Amino acid sequence: MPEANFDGIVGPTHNYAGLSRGNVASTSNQGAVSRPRDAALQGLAKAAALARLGIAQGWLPPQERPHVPTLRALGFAGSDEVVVANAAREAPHLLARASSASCMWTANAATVTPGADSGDGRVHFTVANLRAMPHRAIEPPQTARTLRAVFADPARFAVHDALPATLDDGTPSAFGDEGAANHTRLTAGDEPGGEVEGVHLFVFGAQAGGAGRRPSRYPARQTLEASQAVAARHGIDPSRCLWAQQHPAAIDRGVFHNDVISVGNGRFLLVHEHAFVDQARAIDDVERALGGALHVVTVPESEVSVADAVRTYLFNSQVVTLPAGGMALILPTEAERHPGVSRLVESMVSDARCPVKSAIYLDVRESMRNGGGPACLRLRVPLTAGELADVTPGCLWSPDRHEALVRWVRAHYREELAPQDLADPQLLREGRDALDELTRILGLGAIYGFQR
Ligand code: SUG
Repeated sequence: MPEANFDGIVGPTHNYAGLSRGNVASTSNQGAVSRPRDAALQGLAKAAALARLGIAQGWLPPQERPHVPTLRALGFAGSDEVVVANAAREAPHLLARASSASCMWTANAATVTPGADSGDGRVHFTVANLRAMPHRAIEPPQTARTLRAVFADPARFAVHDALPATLDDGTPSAFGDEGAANHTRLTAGDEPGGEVEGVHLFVFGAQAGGAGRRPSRYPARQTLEASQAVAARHGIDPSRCLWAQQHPAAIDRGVFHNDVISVGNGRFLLVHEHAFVDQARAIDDVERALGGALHVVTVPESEVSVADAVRTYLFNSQVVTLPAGGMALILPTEAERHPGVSRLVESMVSDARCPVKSAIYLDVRESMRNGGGPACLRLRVPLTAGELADVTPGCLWSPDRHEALVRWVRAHYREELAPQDLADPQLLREGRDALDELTRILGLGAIYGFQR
């Protein structure tokens, strides 16, 4: 009963533009020189490590960046090269927005409901509108095209467009949606796959209507209304949906998505004590929904502060169920280097009652420096064996394709990218050549605007 993880392949323009207010790593590394080749290789190595543990693993390709249609919509005209050059001269911050490789964090691509929980037995995806951050709000149309190419069979998969970000008159809608990063599916056993029924913990940052509490410093990206709409669209039985509000104080301390402060898998939940507004009720709800099977580890502020959770991304680890049984925690090396965090992990995995039996630390430093840990880099898709067999095969992990992707990265990616390099028209050509070849490696056909 596989739960597949689809990792975002880091795009050739990976850079540090400081675009995400409220994401401490993003803003504090603004202007730093990035290493796109290392970033992509670190991502491929993570996917390979998971695949070699026997986890069903896939890839989602990056989007075209810089995204010339975005710049044209903002008024820049001329050939594609002239558009980029003019944007670089007149509005470098707009070029940076159109150049971000942020689609690598596929936990924000969509919210996924497996057939066991959806109304019609198909696997449902709602593309996230990502409207809180302008550089991410341009992702949804391509995300929908990509998901429809990877999960192509409409008899098995339903890919819904993003919820409307605005109303017809341009005012913001009630729907701020950041995808799976604010959704945790739990099951009564260790199995998180697509054949078992789950319960759905939807975590929101605020209510769009203004009711209830909200952060004062940083934006609450996910609205309750968006999560409700996703649950309704996917036909999830309301009695299997649980709702919790993220603590506004946590958002104000840099917890811009719920997956920065809690993570769950099967009957296991790891959560910081300051994650939710009404923490006791939220945990109680999950406990009741799982019929007492839940194993919850609540991390107190005295052991790991919210600030350290944000710095180390302890909670942004992946929890995976291994084919031989038991779970593993896949953490970033930043967590290993923090004595308090590594001690906590150590004592957790040595507790015989805990379903997590081992911890594996991986280097995803380039992504971490933009606020993306192991869990951000992947979209969980619980599938049945039959559904897995129906995924576009080139997007599923194999040793040969992994090697082909490593060669592809080495051939096409720059070692370094400084902020001023985004103005280089050659970067646009390099990116298109790279993505053109990538669609052949992954067997995806023409999914990008520049290919059509
Ligand atoms: O949306 N960072 C991303 C990180 C997303 C992490 N995802 C999850 N937690 N699931 C974001 O804030 C920074 C880009 C820049 O500043 O150049 C960025 O978009």
